[in-house]
Amino acid sequence: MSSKILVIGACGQIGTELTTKLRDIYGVNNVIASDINTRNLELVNSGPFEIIDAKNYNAIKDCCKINNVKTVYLMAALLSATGEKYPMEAWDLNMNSLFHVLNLAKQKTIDKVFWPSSIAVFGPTTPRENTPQHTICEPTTVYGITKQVGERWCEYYYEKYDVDVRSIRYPGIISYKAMPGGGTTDYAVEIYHEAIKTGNYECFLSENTSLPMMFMEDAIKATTDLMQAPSENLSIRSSYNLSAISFTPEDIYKSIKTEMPEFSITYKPDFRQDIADSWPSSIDDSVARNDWNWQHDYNLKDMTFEMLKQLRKKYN
Ligand code: AKB
Repeated sequence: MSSKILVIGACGQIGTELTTKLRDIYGVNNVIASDINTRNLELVNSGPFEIIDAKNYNAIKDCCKINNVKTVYLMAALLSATGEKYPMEAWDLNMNSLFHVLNLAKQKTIDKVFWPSSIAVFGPTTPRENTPQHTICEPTTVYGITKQVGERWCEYYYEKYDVDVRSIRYPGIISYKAMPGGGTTDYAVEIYHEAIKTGNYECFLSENTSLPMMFMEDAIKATTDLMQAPSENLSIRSSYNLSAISFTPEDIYKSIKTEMPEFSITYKPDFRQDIADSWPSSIDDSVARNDWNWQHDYNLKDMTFEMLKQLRKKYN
């Protein structure tokens, strides 16, 4: 049987588009999508799909053994805002799912693992501008703590057990297919939807909150490029800094307004403001650029053009 890829959490914002891309590259039947439910019917019906709870070790192991899965992308997680509401659930899901997959790789059931980290590993004591790859990481959210600890475990499994695990510290990801859920950077997706649907957006972050962001196309390219890079080129086995664009709610509002002059915004910061204030505003990703030739394609203007074009098709 040819070896297969398993995407855990495939119905989520990144999982949806990652699964589609992996199927384009490796063939539909070689990529098994899985999630805890069937919330994304288009994805569920577009190729092999299994219901898997990422906290269930036996379910993941059985799926890998039965289907000869050799590579796992573990995309299931509770994000920053939801994690603050349900701290123990975030710890449970984010850590145990990672251990399950790392242990399958340690036992050589699978050969390769992708696990996403986040800019949430940084905290208020981290340099905010051009945050270096190696720096102070004192996260203040449960999500950030799980990502920081997860990074340490990834490096540990690589060093001690020769596990080929690769990871990216994703910034906020902007996309038009599946909605994000429970993140602090979600405003930058919601704003486009509301611009098309209602012409107005109430933003939960303040106008000058600058955060690192990236268009989904670039995030998927980074993920597949990192996974295809020769192992000997990779100097980081915790997680790579990755950067594309940084902007504030006011920047994105102005960018939408150039195409939709009638669009309006109001600001009503909530508990997510504190989270955003603890994160960097821009990231130095020179190590990723040197090790595996990472470069982004989309700036804010290109991204706004594409988002509005695609969402007009969706809603009109
Ligand atoms: C979040 O806002 O929690 C995520 C992230 C930056 O990891 N989008």
